[in-house]
Amino acid sequence: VQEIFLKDYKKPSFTIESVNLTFELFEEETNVTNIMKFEKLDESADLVLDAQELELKEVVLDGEVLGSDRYTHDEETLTISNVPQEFTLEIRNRIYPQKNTELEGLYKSGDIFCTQCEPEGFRRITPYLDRPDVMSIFTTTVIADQKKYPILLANGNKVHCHESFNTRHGVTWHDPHPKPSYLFALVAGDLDFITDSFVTASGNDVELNIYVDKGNSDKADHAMKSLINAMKWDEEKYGREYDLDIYNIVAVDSFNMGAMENKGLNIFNSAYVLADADTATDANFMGIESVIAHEYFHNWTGNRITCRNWFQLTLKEGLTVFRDQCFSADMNSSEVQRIQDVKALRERQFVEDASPTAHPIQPKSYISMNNFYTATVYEKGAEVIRMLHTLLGEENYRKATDLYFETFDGQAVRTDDFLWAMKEYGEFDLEHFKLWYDQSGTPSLEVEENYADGKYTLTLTQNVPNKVDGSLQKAMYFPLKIALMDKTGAVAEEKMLIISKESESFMFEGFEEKPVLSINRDFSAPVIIKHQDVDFAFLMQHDTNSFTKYEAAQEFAISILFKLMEDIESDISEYLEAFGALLELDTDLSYKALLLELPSISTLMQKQDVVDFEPLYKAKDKLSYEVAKKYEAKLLKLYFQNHEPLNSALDSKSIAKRALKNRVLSLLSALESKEIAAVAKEQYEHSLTMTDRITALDVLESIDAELSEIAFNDFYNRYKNNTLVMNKYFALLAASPREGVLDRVMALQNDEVYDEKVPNLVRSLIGVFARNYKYFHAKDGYGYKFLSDKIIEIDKINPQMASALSGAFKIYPKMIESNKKLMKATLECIVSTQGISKNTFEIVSKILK
Ligand code: B3K
Ligand code: ZN
Repeated sequence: VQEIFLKDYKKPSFTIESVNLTFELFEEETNVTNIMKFEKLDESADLVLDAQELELKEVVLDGEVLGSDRYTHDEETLTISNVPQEFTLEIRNRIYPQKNTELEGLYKSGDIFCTQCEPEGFRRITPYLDRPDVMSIFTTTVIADQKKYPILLANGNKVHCHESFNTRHGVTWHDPHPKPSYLFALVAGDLDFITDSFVTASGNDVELNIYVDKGNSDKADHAMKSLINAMKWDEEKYGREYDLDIYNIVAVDSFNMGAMENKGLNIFNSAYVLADADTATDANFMGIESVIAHEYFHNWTGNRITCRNWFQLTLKEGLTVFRDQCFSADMNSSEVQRIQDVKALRERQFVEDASPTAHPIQPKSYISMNNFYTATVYEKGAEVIRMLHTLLGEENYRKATDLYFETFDGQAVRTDDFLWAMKEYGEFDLEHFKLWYDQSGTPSLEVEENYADGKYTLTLTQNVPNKVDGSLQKAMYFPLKIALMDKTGAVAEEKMLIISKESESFMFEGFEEKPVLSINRDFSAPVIIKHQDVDFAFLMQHDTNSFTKYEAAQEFAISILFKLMEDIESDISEYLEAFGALLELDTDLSYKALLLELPSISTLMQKQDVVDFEPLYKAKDKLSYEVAKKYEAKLLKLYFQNHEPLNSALDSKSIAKRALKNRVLSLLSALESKEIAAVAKEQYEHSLTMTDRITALDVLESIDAELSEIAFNDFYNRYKNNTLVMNKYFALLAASPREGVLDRVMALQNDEVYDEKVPNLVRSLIGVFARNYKYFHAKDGYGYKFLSDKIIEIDKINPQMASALSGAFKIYPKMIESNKKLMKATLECIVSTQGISKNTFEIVSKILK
């Protein structure tokens, strides 16, 4: 296996002025004709085209058919030496999309032909300089059977419909914007669609289409609405307009990730397009809004300005995630959005940053680029952009992004170029700040407070963990928002500190008594705060920052849970009282639903030096039970106050009521009582929304095996023809807290709905099981054995899927010895498997190191 290094980057030796592609799609094979106009930049260079597993038919250089002695062709490349300064190359090759189970390049999802080219899928379609710094103008003709594939799409604007010949027809598309090959897309199928339009700020009328499987067009309205909102938002917030006459989105069922921002032709996992109240949860609706926006925002941050090489991935991904987070915050509750973003960051990215696969947001090397579409590059990358936004302030940030767009439009650039634009309008230590791009691991900040004679001193000590290879890392530079409050909760002083040293003190004067500190407000920096002796109950009541208030509630519960782990009979009355106060709080209901959530097992696990799940579950069960017992009556009252089974509206108030009501029901489930089971049963049977049904199923599964079985059977029969909903069915069962999960998961693989070739289903059943810590980490090792067997099996079908599943083993070095031993054996079995993909090899071998 070959490792690719950032330091080895070299500019391309050729440019491609234009590329003209013709696809003849058949039931067995697809013929590709690829005509490229080249210019040589480096006199002495051979032309080395990327070509992966391609059947070459003919190579024609400036009209002359080349004999096979004029080029060399292997599994990875097509090389032609002695090419002129300028020339036209015409290549004919054949591919087999129907056999493509990796879902990279051109493949079939059900009856639909579609593509996925980022990062290196285009080389599986036709020979090319498949790298993001080669930008060219694409014209694409798609020819296929008219009856089976009435819809033929590619990037850009439709320029020509060819007269049909026999039973076949063709369409030509032209994209006037130069783009790298990873943004190429093609779709052919028999699809339904909905259409709408958007008039840009400068008056261009854009046609918007969303294509879906036959019969699904009534489920695309929310996606369309989200797209229109995103287009408007980008004009208002960033001054960015859309730049083609048409914007197409296609939903397919088999897709390795969420969606892809191909120029003018986004291809989506159908889970991020299709929704109605009966089949999608409120969270699904939010997810659609955010992914639709994310892909749309890429049109400027990613497509118009793209990455020079794949090490720069966070240039487009971190920035675009930050943009979609801000968009969702504007469309919904900004306080809830921020908490959810941080929760997601901690559950996925903090865990990654503390694992053997930790890497900087700008990695220095990779074996398989596909392994670097990570929470670090995306979500931590977004936090880094957010810090820049905080350092510059809204107005200067906008000036800086304007400058970025003006300066680099149409180019493939680096994170350094973005930072240059930020620095033009910001006063901060750029060189020091850049460490965020080069260092891995989550910094922690130890807090020490001193108060004497009206003076308050805050001493902050930063600790950045060592790199994976053991080498030391430096203190970082970041903005830290704090407030000092008096005993009534009134803010005496609110400040943005700049943290830049390993240890530093800040002094504040003029207090009559020791102020109360609220630190890392809005989560202004992605760091871990270590602060002893905090009056959490006070902050839960009085903190004026919605984020730190939430944080106090979580931290208080965490401290109590650790106390319970030491002694299960510990006194928890103070916490219970504070929780009671939260119940009375008069605040936004969706925010309240978050405040009432007890810390997740993953949150607790991250605080253990050596991970053992059993005591975590025990402590959490105990606390959950005590909370539910003490407040049963109040919780039930809150439940019924907010329970509106016949309301399936999607306005924020209705969503908030459902969120709170369902949180309360989940809390009550700790009682495992007949009464709560009856409430859940009633909710399952009579609510109109998927949100309610899912929570009810979850609750029944955890407290009443019999009722659960009845409800799950009903659910199955009702939705077995809807794969998107069946994903939920598999996921709920794989996440079950009830004994015997592994056996049931194994049996479910034989269900007629389950299909190992469909990534969504694999993620729902196998992926979710691997996050069911209780059973995945079972002491008998069967959880590990099951997953590693699956990884080896799926690796042959879809290496990206297999390497994603391998991520569940990241926790290996932190596990208690007995589990570690079991894990080691299974991991070694994976790496030593003959023919294991480089994707899976890279992840597993890093974990084992
Ligand atoms: N850019 C794509 C991700 C491609 C992943 C390739 N394995 C989707 C996105 O981030 O918007
Ligand atoms: Zn993206």
